[in-house]
Amino acid sequence: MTMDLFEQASPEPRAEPLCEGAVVLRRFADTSGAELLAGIERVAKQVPFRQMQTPGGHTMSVAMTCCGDWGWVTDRQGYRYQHQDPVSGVPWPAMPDVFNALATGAAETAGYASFQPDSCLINRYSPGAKMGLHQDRDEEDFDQPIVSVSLGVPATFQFGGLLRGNRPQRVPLAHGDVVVWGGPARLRYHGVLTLKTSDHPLTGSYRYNLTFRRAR
Ligand code: MD3
Ligand code: FE
Repeated sequence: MTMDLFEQASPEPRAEPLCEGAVVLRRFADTSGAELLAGIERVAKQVPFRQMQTPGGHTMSVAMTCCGDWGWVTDRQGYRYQHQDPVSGVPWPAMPDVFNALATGAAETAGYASFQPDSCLINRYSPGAKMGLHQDRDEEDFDQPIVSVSLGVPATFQFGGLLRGNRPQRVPLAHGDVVVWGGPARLRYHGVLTLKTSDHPLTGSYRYNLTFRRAR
């Protein structure tokens, strides 16, 4: 009886297949959450979060920064990976060791033993921010998976099909949840619904998402 209560209060990480190629590792990053947030703070001190412009001229509601060899950027010229922060011209900060360890560990758990990310995009959602349905296809090798880590306030993730018109399923993602997307799931459309106002003990009203990729 007492054990049941304990397990509910502090569940073990568990793997939840979403579809062929995609798996949610619930709470996989729970114990490293505070360290990951310290890493975000360190990166953002060097390269502050900013809301970038889409090629169409809209300002994204999600604020972003990057670390690792390659950072993902967008402006009127288009989407691309760059060695340097376009604002300051300096190279992106190195990936904190705890980021790399978490990403490779999650990929390995999902069956991708040789994943070595060279890029980490850090997304920061404040209440009202969202990310419309899109594909991640600015990377060179779609055989490489993507690892995503959710931190802070919960969000509803939209997971669609290979066509923009396919009705997406909704997947709740909470603090510490890690998702690995590969194989036939790699090019599926996805997005994040408008973030609701709520409060998390470690992040306040923010949700952070780390997206680890092999860009080149
Ligand atoms: C499904 N970020 O930065 S990560 C992005 O929560 C992005 O901030 C979202 O989509 C976020 O591009 C979702 C989850 C994700 C990342 C890549 C995928 C889901 C994916 C690639 C294929 C299918
Ligand atoms: Fe994406």
